Amino acid sequence: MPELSYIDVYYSIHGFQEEDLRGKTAVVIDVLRASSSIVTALSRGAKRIIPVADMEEAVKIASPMDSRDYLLCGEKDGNKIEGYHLGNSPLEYVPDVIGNKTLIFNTTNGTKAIRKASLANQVYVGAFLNQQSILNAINEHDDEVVLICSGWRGRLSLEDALFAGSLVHHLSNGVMSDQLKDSAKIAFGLFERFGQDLEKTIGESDHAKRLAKLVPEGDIPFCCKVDEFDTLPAMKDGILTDING
Ligand code: 3SL
Repeated sequence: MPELSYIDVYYSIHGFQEEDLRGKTAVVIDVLRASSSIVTALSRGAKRIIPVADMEEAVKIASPMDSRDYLLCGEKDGNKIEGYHLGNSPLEYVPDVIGNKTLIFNTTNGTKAIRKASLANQVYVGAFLNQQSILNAINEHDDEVVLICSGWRGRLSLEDALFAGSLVHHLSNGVMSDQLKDSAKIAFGLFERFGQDLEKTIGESDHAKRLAKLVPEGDIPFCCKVDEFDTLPAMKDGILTDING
């Protein structure tokens, strides 16, 4: 279990350098919607997920593979990318479609944040959907912990900060400790203020408003569900698998 003073929160992917993560445990968060989709996909039978930083990388990884083995997944500006098999709605990730497949995943912020975290000792992908699995994993190590909010194009996203706050709140047993770093205190306070009604708060966030006309109506309520899955996506050699599976 890490000391409370070891918990840090980065509020965007521009808030850290790759080197800052060496020796630490990183949890990458993109509640709307990349981390929620990744957790759902691995929970529903995807074999593995390869997060990529851009389209070129996705093509490079896919080209030597048998086309029956992989799916190209992701979004640009909230929409499915032309020529891809799936977009970034967690509701698309159903067993019949993704069972036993490798998903090559390319999103605007979330997969870039995962790639940028690769020097950490452990890299986990977290969302409200797998909160307890993330808490258990954090508590298994004494390492410093960084909660990386993917945000939106370098800016803070309320839903990511709120999930970071929920983790800090649980790790501190609901007590605001003066040992916490400033970044963790801010997340804790945000969760205390807005954590009672996730669906309302997240539904009124900037990113939910951006997505309102683009994505299935069920996406946002689904991403607000807590502990729907006990999946723990963890990265090794650039590949995410469910290490609880
Ligand atoms: O930026 C991302 O990684 C996406 O999750 C954004 S979206 O919700 O699919 O628009």
